[in-house]
Amino acid sequence: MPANLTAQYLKAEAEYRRASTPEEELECLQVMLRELPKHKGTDKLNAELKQKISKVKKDLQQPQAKGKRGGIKIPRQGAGRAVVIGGPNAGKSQLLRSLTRATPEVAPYPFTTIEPVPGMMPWEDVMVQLIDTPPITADYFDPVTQGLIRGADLAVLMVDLGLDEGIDGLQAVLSHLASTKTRLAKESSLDENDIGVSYTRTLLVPNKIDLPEAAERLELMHEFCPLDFPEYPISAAHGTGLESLRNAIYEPLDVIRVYTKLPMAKEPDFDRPFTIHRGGTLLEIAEQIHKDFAKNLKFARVWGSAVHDGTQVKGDYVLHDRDVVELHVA
Ligand SMILES: Nc1nc2c(ncn2[C@@H]2O[C@H](COP(=O)(O)OP(=O)(O)OP(=O)(O)O)[C@@H](O)[C@H]2O)c(=O)[nH]1
Ligand SMILES: [Mg+2]
Repeated sequence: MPANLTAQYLKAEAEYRRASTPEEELECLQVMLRELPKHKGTDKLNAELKQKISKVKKDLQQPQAKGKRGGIKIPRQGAGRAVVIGGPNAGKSQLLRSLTRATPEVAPYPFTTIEPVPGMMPWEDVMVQLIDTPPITADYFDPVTQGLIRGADLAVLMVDLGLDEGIDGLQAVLSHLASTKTRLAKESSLDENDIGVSYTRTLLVPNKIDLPEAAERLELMHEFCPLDFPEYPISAAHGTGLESLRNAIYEPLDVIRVYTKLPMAKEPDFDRPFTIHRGGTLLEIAEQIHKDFAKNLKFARVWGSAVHDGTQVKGDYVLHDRDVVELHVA
């Protein structure tokens, strides 16, 4: 037991032993960590406390992971899902505010965001779901975030160029993820040797390039933490680079738009396209519109780039971006 422990530390420690809920445990552990004198002799205890804190935090997240706490299970919406991740203060919430109509809190201190927040990002006439997440640090990685990364079409990995510590923050995210079965990569895939390990396609997004030392830090980041993810430096607050990023988020979803027209209607419904993966068929779109449509589909007329206007096609017809289809059902 290291010497010089404060009275507050000893009190918190005693309470910790008696704690009956994980919330109480966490509170005590945090006091102990704060009160622990920092020197060589306390290194081990310091590490143990941090470990315990992160374990309790993880345990506390478990019910959320199962969706028991309302609002945590976020339904998929739109043409695809991109999850915005990164260290504290990287500007994840600011990015959501700039690209969607969601209004997560933005503030100059870490852990402003403690729960994922979804928003819809327009790309031309399509919407893509973005999800803001709590920060990932050396000590903290919310299992809900891990699940979101695993299930997303794309991860947007943000880096804080506002401080020298931003690069450490990036490294902490990468090393934390490397110790899990959810990893970031240039392309989404499952590991060939260990199917438990899944890779999520990632865009690297250094933020705050409006700040004077940001360019220098970006250089340092390339030097000390080289990554082969496509890179989109931005200023989420000022809007710089956001249009390129918007396109970069949409493109890898690899979807096409299809507009529908009722047989009796003069004009197709151009307000709200259906989206489908490239190479998708008429039958798949019919299914999306209504299960019965797919079952009872007789034929469709298609207006589009690959066929003469109004060509009659069957369910196996491969659709193209911006096709208009008029479904005829039995
Ligand atoms: N100069 C500058 N500041 C920014 C930019 N984007 C965000 N900030 C500031 O950085 C701080 C953190 O922004 P947030 O969006 O809350 O960061 P976060 O990644 O969501 O942080 P956590 O929720 O704690 O993980 C705030 O003070 C923002 O105003 C930017 O592009 N330029
Ligand atoms: Mg945030």
